[in-house]
Amino acid sequence: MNDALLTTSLGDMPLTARGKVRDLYAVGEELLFIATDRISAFDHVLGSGIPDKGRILTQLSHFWFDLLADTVPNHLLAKPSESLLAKIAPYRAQTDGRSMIVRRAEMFPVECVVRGYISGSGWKDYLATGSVCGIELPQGLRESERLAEPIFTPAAKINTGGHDENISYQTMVETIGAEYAAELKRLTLAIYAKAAAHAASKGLILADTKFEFGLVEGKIVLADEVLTPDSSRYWPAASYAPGGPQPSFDKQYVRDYLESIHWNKQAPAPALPDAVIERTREKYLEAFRLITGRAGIDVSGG
Ligand code: PZK
Repeated sequence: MNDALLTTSLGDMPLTARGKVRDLYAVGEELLFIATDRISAFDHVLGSGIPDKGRILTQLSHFWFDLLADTVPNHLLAKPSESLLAKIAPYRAQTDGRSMIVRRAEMFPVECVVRGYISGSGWKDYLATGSVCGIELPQGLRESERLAEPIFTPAAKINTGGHDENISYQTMVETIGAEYAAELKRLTLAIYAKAAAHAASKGLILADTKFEFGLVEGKIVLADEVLTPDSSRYWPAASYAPGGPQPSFDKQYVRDYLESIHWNKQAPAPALPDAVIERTREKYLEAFRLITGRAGIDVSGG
């Protein structure tokens, strides 16, 4: 097996943004979005990567962009020019199967989160206040319970390190304007409905997910990676049991290992044993196979 790709370096191409697990480069007018094999847990990037994780998540994003094409336009460049392809050709070992050439968008400074189930920061807010992002919920909900209707719970992006902060819809309106807020909310709920129905048909619950949108030539496009396990909570429907947290589909072996060694959750984050890496890689592949119906990922191209 090939080793995990932990860091990219593309000569003198300007790095536009480096996230916990993704790297974004400027290539002329366009952007090159590379999903590395880095993995985070408990808010830290770990010392080991998961081989092919970036490929699996990129190819899963492609699947969802295709499935959603009649619901929302996206930031993928329809046909990269030969000159653009020539610019990135020297770096194919770092980009094959794990990169997207995307159009530069003016990003909305809001994370568009949708929750069909009450979990994570939504559960914390509900316990503290009975509501999430100003949406009052019925009393007596159990952790991980299905909501009567999916709810739109926007968050403000906090620069690297901090957690995104849940905000009210009114605050979103004040930040980006009423018309964009309404359209992003509508799109988010429509995308979730379609994606959750597809996931359900494959035995998966899409508990929640988050989208980023931007403007290209004045039109709203779906950007970033979409509906990956890094941006979403997927639960196996067969073992769903409200009344507590649900095991993570993809990262549970990682979390269990980190708990077992009593890591203090301060940097530096530990490396993972080979067995944990291999089992986790298999979970990402299992998610990919379930959702896409394909046997496996492509290792080159893309
Ligand atoms: C953009 N991010 C998040 C952070 C990453 C990604 N099409 C676009 N145009 C302009 N900006 C972005 C996108 C997209 N997608 C996305 N930040 C800016 C991000 C770090 C690494 F790969």
